[in-house]
Amino acid sequence: MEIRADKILVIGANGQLGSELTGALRQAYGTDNVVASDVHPPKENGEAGLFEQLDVLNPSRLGAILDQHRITQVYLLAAMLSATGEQHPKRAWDLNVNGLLHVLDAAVEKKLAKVYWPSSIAVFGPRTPDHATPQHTVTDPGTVYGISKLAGERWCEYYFRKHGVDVRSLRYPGLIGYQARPGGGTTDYAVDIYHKAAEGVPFECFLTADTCLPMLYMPDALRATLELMGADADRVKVRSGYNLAGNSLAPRDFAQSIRKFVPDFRITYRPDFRQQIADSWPKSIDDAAARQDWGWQPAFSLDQMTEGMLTNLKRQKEKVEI
Ligand code: AKB
Repeated sequence: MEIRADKILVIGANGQLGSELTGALRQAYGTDNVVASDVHPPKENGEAGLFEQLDVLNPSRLGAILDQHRITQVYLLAAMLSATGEQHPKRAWDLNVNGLLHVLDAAVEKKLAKVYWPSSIAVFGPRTPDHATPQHTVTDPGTVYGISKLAGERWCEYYFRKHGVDVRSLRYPGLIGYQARPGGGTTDYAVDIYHKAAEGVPFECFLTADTCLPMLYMPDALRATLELMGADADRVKVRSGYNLAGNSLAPRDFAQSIRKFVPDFRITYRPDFRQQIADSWPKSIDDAAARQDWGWQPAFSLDQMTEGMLTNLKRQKEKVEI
C-alpha cells in the first residue's frame, strides 16, 4: 500500500480562523505541504505559499484540487456565522451543510486520512443547561447557524460510523485573535473591542455589560485544533464535536481588563438583535471529555490575552503607518 506524506488543504483560509490556522499548519507540516484555498483571491498581506481559489459548493473543483495536490487531510473552515446566517438563512444552510457534505463525500471517494470541521457553542439553545454545559446534553439551537452546526455534527458522526471517515471537530466558543477580523458572529464584539482600545477610541457594544459567553484566545484555539488532529484515532471518542472551554467572559470583564493597559478606555452598551442569540447560548462549558480523551488544557488568562491582543494590534497599526 502506498503511504502518502501529509498534504493539507485548508478551505476558507482567508477567514478569521483560517488566516491563523494556515500559518500554524505550515509551521507544523512545512510550507509546501499546506495548500490554502478560499472563495476569494489570496489576501495581499497574506503569507506566501500555495493557494487555490475554491468555492466548496463546487464539488468537481474540490475534487480536482484534491487530486492535483495529492491532498491527504482537509480542514474545512468556510462557514457563515450566527449573525449573518440570520440575514441569509438558506445560503447559510447551503454553505454550512452542503459544503461539509461535499468534503465528507470527497473524503470517502479519495480515501482522505483526516478531515477537520469546526462546530460551535451555537449547537446549544435556550433549554440547554447554561452553566458548565455538559458534552452530551439538550441541543435545541435557535439560529440557522446553530441548526447547521448541529446537523453537521450528526453528519460527521454518521460518516465516521458508516464510511470510516476520520473526521474530528471542536465546538469553538468565541475566538479572539488579532490577525483577521471575524465576519458576522455574535461573539465578534470581543475582537472589535480590542481594535477600538488599540486605536484609542471608545467602543459601543451590541450586547449588555453582563452578557457572559465562553471565549477562547486564538493561540489556545490553534493548539487545541492541532492537538486534536494529532491525537491517535482511538483517543478521539467524540465524533460529533468536542466541548472546548477557555474563559467565560462578559463585555464588562473585557473592559476592566483593557483598562489595566489603557486606563482611559471607554465603553457604552446598545444591545441589538444579537443579544437574543447570545442569551440562548451557554455561559460556561464543561470540556472534561476533551481533557480526558486527548489532554486538552487552556493556557491563557483574560489579562494575558488582553496584553497579547493590544501589543499585537498596536504593532500592526505602527507597521501600516510606516
Ligand atoms: C459566532 O459568534 O457566530 C461564532 C461562534 C460562537 O461560533 N463566533
